[in-house]
Parts: sequence; structure tokens; C-alpha cells
Amino acid sequence: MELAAADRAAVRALWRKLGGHAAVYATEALERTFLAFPATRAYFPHLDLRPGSAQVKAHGQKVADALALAVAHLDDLPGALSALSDLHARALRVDPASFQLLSHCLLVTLARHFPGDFSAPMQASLDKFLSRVSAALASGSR
Ligand code: HNI
Repeated sequence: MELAAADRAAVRALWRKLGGHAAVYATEALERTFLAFPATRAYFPHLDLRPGSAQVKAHGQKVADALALAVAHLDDLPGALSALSDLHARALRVDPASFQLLSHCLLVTLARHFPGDFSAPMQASLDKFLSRVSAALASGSR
């Protein structure tokens, strides 16, 4: 199902506010995910997952770039994310439930850094956006 116009506008507006710092927030969200939901660490046995790790930071940059791509293609998330979907669903076999955990930590991180923007409607719009990104990545769509 497509995102409503109001949801798209809210997501785009918040992403503009993140400016060049999206990777910082993605990295914080990853660190929170690994601490709060340790089972997610199992997908990254080859990385140093301690807080402050340069490898987590580098991964945060990749996640932030992918989310920026998604924000730029809100009308075709499965298409924009099809290569990443192959990777996550087919090659990495990430449990779909794990996406909800990272999405939750992204919401917590953004709420913490942008409290003035984080109205209930903003939370709902971001949650819909992240749910659709997660569904696209988990589906192995193409
Ligand atoms: Ni994910 C690699 C984006 C959720 C496990 N992931 C990537 C890459 C991007 C990316 C981009 C780098 C691809 C490349 O190098 O070609 N991942 C995203 C996004 C989300 C997400 C946008 C959700 C918002 N990934 C998850 C989740 C898990 C996950 C929930 C598991 C808990 N991802 C991985 C693993 C890799 C990965 C594992 C490979 C890491 C590596 O460097 O080996």
C-alpha cells in the first residue's frame, strides 16, 4: 500500500532536517539495536559491535544512504530497494522481525534528537515509512 501524501511530506521534511547527519543517527540506532536486542548481533559476527566501533559507524553510513534512497523513491520502495532486498531476504536471510527492532530503535533515536518534531502524527508517518522499507527488504521482491 502506498504512503499517503501527508506521510510522504512528513518523512521528507524530517529527512531534510537530518541534513548530512543521517549516518550519525543510523549509527546510534544500530548501537541501540545491538544493546537492546542482542540476538540481532548474530548477523554480524565479522564486525566489532562495541559502542563507538568504526565498523558500526561505517555500517551506519550504508544504512543511512539506503534510507535516503528510500526517501527519494517513496512511490517505488520495492523497486528502489530491490538489490538490497535480494541481499537481506535471500543472501543474509534476515528474520523479518529484526527489521522491526531496528525500525523501533530508529524511531527512538529520532525522537530523542528531534523532540520538537516528533508529534504523534510524525511518529505514525515514520512508522509507516519504516514498515514499508522493512517489508521491501524482507520480501526478496524481485
Ligand atoms: Ni542491513 C548490509 C541497509 C536492516 C543485516 N544493510 C546492509 C547494507 C545496507 C543495508 C545498505 C550494505 C549493502 C552492501 O554493502 O551492498 N539494512 C539496511 C536497511 C535496513 C537494514 C536500510 C532497515 C532499515 N540489516 C537490517 C537488519 C539486519 C541487517 C534488521 C539484521 C539484524 N545488513 C545486515 C547485514 C549486512 C547488511 C548482516 C552485511 C554487513 C556486512 O558488512 O557484511
